[in-house]
Amino acid sequence: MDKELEAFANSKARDVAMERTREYIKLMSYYKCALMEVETKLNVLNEEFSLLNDRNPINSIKSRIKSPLSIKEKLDRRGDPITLQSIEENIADVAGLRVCCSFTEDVYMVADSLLKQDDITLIMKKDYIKEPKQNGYRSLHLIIAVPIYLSNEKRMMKVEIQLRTIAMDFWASIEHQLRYKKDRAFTENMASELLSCAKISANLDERMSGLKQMMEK
Ligand code: 0O2
Repeated sequence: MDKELEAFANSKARDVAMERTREYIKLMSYYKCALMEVETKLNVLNEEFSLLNDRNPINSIKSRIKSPLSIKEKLDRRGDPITLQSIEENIADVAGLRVCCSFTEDVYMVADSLLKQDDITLIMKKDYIKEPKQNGYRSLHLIIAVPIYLSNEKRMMKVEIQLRTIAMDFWASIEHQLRYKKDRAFTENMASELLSCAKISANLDERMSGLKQMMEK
């Protein structure tokens, strides 16, 4: 290939790459908007509940957009194409919110109140509180679609919401740290110790709920 043709081909490839990057950034900003929408809804529920009941059901809300590397790894793992359309169709947790509540009842109350809103569509619900995972993991997972209103269009975006109590979050954070420690093997003993801690944490949630009920009487 002569030099001029090669330079032209390179600049074309650069233009295509730049355009894809721009489109990727645009899609991620739509996910960010969806996170803002849902986070506002949750804050409104928290505010109203706190006015009516003198306490906050939501302790903290964390949000994150999945990193480009994690998105690529997930698509690769499932054999899905690496395209923007495929990200939207195949990955439900590009936008993720983690909501920590004080009591288990708050988790369900917040989830139900959110799902009652007429612009929220429930896509999937996994209740790992009623049915904990084998390792002891507990949380309520919702995949929802929420509209975002842009200047010329309305777009439905998927958001994953993980709702849990502070005790569930404490367990999940430590378990995640231990499981992904690269310099040490995750042994059977550690797994069974973690399962035992998960049971203690479930028991703690029950006792805290009991205390709340006593106070309410
Ligand atoms: P990150 O970095 O937290 O996002 P999928 O999400 O579709 O690949 P699956 O099994 O259908 O897989 O999803 P599921 O069960 O709803 O769980 C997805 C997320 O829940 C995980 O995201 C974790 O955040 C959390 N989770 C699930 N199981 C466990 C567990 O045993 N321990 C802890 N600590 N967290 C868990 P990612 O993508 O793994 O990571």
